[in-house]
Amino acid sequence: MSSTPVNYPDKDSIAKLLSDEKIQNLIVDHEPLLTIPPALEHFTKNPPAVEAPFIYCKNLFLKNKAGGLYLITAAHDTKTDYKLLCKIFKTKNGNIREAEKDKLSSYLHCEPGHVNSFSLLNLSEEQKKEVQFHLDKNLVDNYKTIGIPPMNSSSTCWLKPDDLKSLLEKKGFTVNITDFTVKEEEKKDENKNKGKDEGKKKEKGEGNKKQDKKEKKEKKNENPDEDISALGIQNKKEENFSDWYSECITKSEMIDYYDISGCYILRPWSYEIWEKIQEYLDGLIKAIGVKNYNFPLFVSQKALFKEKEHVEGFSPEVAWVTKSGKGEIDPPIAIRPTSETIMYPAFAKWIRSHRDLPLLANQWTNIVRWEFKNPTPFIRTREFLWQEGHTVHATYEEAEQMVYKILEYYRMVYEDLCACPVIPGIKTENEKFPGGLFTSSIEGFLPNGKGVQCATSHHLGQNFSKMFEIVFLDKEKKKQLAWQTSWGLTTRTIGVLVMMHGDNKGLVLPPKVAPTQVVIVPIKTSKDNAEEIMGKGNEIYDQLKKAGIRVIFDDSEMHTPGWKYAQWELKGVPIRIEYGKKDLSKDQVTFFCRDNLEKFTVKLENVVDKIKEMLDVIQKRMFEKQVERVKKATTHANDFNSFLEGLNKGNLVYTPWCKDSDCEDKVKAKVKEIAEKSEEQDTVGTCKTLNMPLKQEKIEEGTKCFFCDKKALTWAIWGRSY
Ligand code: 87F
Repeated sequence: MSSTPVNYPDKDSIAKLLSDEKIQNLIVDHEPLLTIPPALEHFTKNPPAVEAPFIYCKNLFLKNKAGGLYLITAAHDTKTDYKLLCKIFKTKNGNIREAEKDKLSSYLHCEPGHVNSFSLLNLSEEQKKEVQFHLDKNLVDNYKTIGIPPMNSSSTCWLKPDDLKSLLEKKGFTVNITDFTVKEEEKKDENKNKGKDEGKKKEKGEGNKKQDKKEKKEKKNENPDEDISALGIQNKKEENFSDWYSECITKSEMIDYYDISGCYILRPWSYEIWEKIQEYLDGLIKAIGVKNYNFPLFVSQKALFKEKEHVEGFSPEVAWVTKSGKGEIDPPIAIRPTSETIMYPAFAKWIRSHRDLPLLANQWTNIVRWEFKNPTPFIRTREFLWQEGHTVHATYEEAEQMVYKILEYYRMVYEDLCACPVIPGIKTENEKFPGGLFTSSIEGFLPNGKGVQCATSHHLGQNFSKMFEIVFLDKEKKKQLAWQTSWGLTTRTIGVLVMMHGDNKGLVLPPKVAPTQVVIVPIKTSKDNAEEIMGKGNEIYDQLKKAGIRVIFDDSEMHTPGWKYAQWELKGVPIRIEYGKKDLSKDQVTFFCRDNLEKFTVKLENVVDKIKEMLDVIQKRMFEKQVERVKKATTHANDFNSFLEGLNKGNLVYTPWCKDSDCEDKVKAKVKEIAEKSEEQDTVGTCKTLNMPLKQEKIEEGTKCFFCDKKALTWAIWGRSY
């Protein structure tokens, strides 16, 4: 497979490089030094045998909002807070922050904590253009030798700053020598403003409050295990959606990163959601006679290119296996990006007469598409899980019915199971699957103002049956070409539900797919009767379990109730039952609903019924909340100016449209051109049609296309999109 090798800038490869380049250096081994303080302590006690003055360095890998990346090597004591860096790189406050782990592995091929100036050597030619390297001017001006950490954290490389500079320049990098010191006048300005802010806080009594909070927190931190704030999500959904999303899915233990870009580990907290979706959809399709199969993962070159027209556009995304051990695999074999070309030769063999139809096949598998766009876990990944259904019918109409039946099932998965509203519709000619007659889809709208294709169901007509000779003898014994459909739903579902429902405390999971629906947290103080408290928790647990509810009794002694609350809120468990001695004396417990953060008490005898009721209430409430959000962010536009206005507000825009593919291309080009010319930061530069909704409002007689003045034939939805 064409994966990028992990070319870690390890000690030996750097030693070789420096010796090849005849650069004087000293690489010293030491105990693992993971942060700056122990490193400084180590080198104070064990000074390296290098020319003085020498200094230990830090390395930062940062990104800006426009997608630019920076690698900075600076003296350990140079101030490099983000506010200052924004000033130095002349960008708006908040624009610069740490690059994600994902970027670290795809660009520098290393893990967090292991970045160093040498990691630049791992960049591809394309990536070199995207990363700026900045070397602290202080190093070049004031030090003879610099120490580059952490080289796997157990060794440090000492060399001259000028040698590092010339080495990187020789390798084709631009080395910016950057002054990170704040000019005195700017400092004064900053202090003036700071004084103002503090004054304001004092007036309001905020300064003291802050101090109180700090003290309280410090008291709590006597047991470091109980630092609840460290558990929580730091980024705000409404301020920095993409970092908020990354934090949500990693801290809740849905995802872990992997050292191949675009590939992620699905941990039980997300995989169990996928299992719920599988169980539901599998039940629906089996009930109409669809059978599951397992076709091979590999596809031969010959089979893949048999249906050239449809594969051609996709071919850059196909991953190939070219080697086995030391031998060549000749010709190379592809990893399935979809299975039409794997399944259809078999269908042609199996189908002889109308009695063999309909053939209704499905498989639950993984798929590989070597995408080059920015990966986003669940939403756009190089490997993903899906089901792909492929059916063969005797007539056009029967295939068409299948297409819409499946589309309805997909709507049910999103709306009824995941509480995410979607819009069923037909893709435009430009956006449809080119191998088929038409593509139906369900489209979602995310809180970051982007549309997202949630699933597709295609009418393939007879295109593939011609190519693969899928023919049958009809009742009159006449040879006929078969009619086909194909349809797919992926693990993108999980990304969509996280993005829609999550809040600044973390995930909010719809009860129907939540791996755990209820968590019971006892509140026990040392004076309480532990036995009674634990006994009651076990009792409630057993009752709920018996009633088929997915429940956990969090009776661990390791953490405080507060810590447990934060933990389960982060993981999005729909209901928490909390209770202590006082509650039990009143024969009651407290319910906390994760979706609206409300608490209320429930009598012990009603717990099971009330849980059942509340799980339904929450499921509905979550769906309705999203319906409202999408409604608020939807506008109708009859002309191009109001269309642009809607788009720039981050809305979904419905327009009367002529259905002409050229017109669609021109709209996209015009929007791009306007954004490029615009000075304003928030002008949307890309847009596309999501679909033409099945539910069409009436188009008044004489209505024209919003863009080209031709007759409007349909309503179309436009938006920014993943
Ligand atoms: C990437 C590489 C090669 C999408 C690809 O939507 C081929 C393809 O055919 C490709 N990306 N597609 C379209 C997939 C069509 C269709 N297949 C069955 C589906 C649903 C399930």
